[in-house]
Amino acid sequence: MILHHCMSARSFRPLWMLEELGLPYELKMHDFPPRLREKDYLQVNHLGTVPALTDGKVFMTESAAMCQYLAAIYSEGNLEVSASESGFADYINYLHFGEATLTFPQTLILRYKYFEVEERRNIQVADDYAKWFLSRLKSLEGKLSGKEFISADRFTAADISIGYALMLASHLGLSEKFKPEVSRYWKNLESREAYQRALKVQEQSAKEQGVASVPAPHVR
Ligand SMILES: N[C@@H](CCC(=O)N[C@@H](CS)C(=O)NCC(=O)O)C(=O)O
Repeated sequence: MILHHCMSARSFRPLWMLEELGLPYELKMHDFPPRLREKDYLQVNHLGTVPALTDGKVFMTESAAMCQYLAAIYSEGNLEVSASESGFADYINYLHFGEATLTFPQTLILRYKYFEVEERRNIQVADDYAKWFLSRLKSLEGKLSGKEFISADRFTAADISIGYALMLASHLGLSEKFKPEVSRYWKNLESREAYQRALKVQEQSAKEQGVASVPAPHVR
C-alpha cells in the first residue's frame, strides 16, 4: 500500500488507521499543497489533493472512505460496524460527519485566515466558520455523554474520522472551546498508541524525505 500524505492533513486519517491495523505501507510525504509545490503529483492524483491511497489496483482519494475501506478489508470487523449491528447507522453517520460537517468549515478558516495572500484574507469568514464548527460540536457533546466511542461501544473508523477533525481544531486553537464530553473524548483518542505512532511516523518520514515537518499553516 502507498499513502500520499502532507503533515497533519486529512491523510492523517488513513495513516492513523494503518497504524491501528499494524499493516505494512509506504508513506510518501509531500510539501503542502502538492498541487502547487509538486506538479508531478498531479499524475498520481489529478485533483492534487491528499490523501491518495493505492492498494494493488485500488485507488482512492477520500480520507473517510479510506478508513471505511481499510476497516472493511483488513480489520476482521474490529474497526467497523456491520449492517447487522445496532450501531451501524451511528457508524456511517459519524464517519461522514467527521469530514463533511466537522472538517469542511475548518478548511475555510485555514484558507481565509492563513493560506490566502494577505489582501484576500478575511477574518470575518474565518471567525464565522470557527463559530459554525463549534456549534456543530454541540450534537457530539450529547451523543458522547457517558461514552468512550461514537458507535457500537468500541473504537472504529468513525472515531478516526471525527478524531482527525478534533486534531485539526486543536491545531487551529479551537480545542480550548471544546465542551467537557468532547474534550474528554479527544484526550482519550489522542492518547491511543496508534495515534501517537502516526504522529512520530509522519515526522520521521518528513525528515527522511526532505519535506517540511511542521504542519501547514505554519509552513508559509
Ligand atoms: N474530502 C477530501 C478532501 C481532500 C483535501 O482537500 N485535502 C487537502 C488537505 S487536508 C488538500 O490536499 N488540499 C490541497 C489542495 O486543495 O490543493 C478528503 O477527505 O480526503
